[in-house]
Amino acid sequence: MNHNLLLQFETHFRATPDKTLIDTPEGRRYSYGEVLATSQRLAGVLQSLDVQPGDRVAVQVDKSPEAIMLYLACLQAGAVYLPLNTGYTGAEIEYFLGDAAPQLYVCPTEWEADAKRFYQEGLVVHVESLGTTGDGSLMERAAVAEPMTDIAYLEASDLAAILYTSGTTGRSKGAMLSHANLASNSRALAEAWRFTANDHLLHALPIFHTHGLFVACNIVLTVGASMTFLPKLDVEQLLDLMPRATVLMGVPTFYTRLLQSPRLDRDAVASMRLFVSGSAPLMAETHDQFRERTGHVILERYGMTETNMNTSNPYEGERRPGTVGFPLPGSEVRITDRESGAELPRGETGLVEVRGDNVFQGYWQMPEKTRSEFRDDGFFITGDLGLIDDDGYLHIVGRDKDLVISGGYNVYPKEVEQLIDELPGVSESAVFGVKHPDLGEGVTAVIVARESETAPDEASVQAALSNRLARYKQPKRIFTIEALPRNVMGKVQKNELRNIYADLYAVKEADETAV
Ligand code: MCA
Ligand code: AMP
Repeated sequence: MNHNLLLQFETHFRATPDKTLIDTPEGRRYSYGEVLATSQRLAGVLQSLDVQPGDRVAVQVDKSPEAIMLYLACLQAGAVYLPLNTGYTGAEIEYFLGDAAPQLYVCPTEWEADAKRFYQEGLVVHVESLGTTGDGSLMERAAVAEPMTDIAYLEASDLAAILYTSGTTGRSKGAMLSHANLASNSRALAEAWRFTANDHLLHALPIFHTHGLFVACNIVLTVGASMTFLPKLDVEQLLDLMPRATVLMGVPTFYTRLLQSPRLDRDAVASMRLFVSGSAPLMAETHDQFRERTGHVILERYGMTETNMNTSNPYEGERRPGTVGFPLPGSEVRITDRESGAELPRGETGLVEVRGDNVFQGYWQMPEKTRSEFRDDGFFITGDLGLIDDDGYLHIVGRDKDLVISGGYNVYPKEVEQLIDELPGVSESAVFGVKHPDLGEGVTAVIVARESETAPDEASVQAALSNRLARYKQPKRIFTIEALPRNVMGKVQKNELRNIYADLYAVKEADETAV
């Protein structure tokens, strides 16, 4: 049997070729038939560039329908799709390309000349560009390419994608996701959330992460639905488009920002049947305010790049604020003791571990790291702390891993600390998350000066990081302190730092009334 994920979508391409699959706010519209034709030509381009099954195709482009066509082309050709955040800077990109050794790197048209250096440096074999309006060298090639018509024959464990996630060591790890991982998870979600071909999704997430790419697009493609692609979150545009839509998926910031618009009321959401939130904790107060204003109870779910989606609040039944619901069909969740690894009874807090068809194949070229994050019986240790309540709802109560989630983007402190520590005058630093009204957590740093030296000031640290880290990873505030708080084992007490700076980003009452 061919396990190619594309086969899960294929029936809709054939059955409803005239139906719109993707449209854009400015009125571009792509039918299933058009998407199929273009993606087949793009698959032909991949073949002409000698992209073989299993080869990586690194794609660092701005959001566009054509980027999805390229994703489909990679599935068809059996190539491994490797999406990269466009916010990554030179050094970050070089690491990903060096690690994944892609056959092809696709970048925005305006970067193409500069990106040729990756080819000259031997990091990639080909460099092509893709713009947001169907422009770029890749589409020029596609216009004259011979379409690929067959679909690569693949095993269930063959890789569909590699998504890099930062790590506690500071070195990003490529999570390897198979065709079967993605296929099973989108089927489970489509069923759990009652998706049908009549649904229209408002898509305002980036498409280089699990949430916007796999959760959102794969579900739409699995059921033959349609979606509007917004380039990024724009609340007023979202509200303009809402009367045509049935579903919105977002990170919690989507909902806190929607709540700031006086236009959000029951009439504005009259056509909507579902609002989904994930990637970061949704505050119970956002949940409550949204229900009061719209009558809709946001459905919160829980996932990870490595595992796709694990749990979801129910479509029918109580969606409980502050919880992430029950395991999806095919997924198992257990809570274990941090020290002994023994399973804990309901109500007790421990490590969240998951197992199922949704769980990834391991980290790219990191067998040791992969082994250390799996139990012998196949459960993956998520690094999140949680408990299962008496009714079976999973609560994520904290993180065992040192991670900041800012607006749904993950920031691993170690990566930022390593760069700060290299700066002249810095002895050591600590990076941590502080409650932020818009982003959930705001990245914050403290630095300690070298003995008898002066630490660089906030502006110079920010300037030094500006070209070395994606913007969302850069600390919003940086303070110099005498010494890092440590416990008797010498471990930096980030909880203490979080407490000291707890109100740093708090909205003052006066500001609130001004909003
Ligand atoms: C943008 N900026 C940010 C962030 N986003 N800073 C910190 N954290 C962020 N998340 C910076 C920009 O660099 C810029 O800085 C300034 O904020 C404004 O940028 P802008 O583009 O206008 O921001 P925005 O459009 O308002 O974006 C905020 C956002 C966006 C809507 C929260 O970040 C977003 O769409 N996040 C979703 C991320 C996501 O999809 N996560 C899923 C990961 P300056 O002005 O100084 O240059 S997948 C996952 O986590 C798992 C699997 C799961 O469960 O889903
Ligand atoms: P990523 O590594 O980008 O895939 O992010 C995955 C992490 O996001 C998880 O390990 C959790 O810490 C967090 N996360 C995702 N969804 C939720 C949620 N609904 N509530 C709390 N944390 C979440």
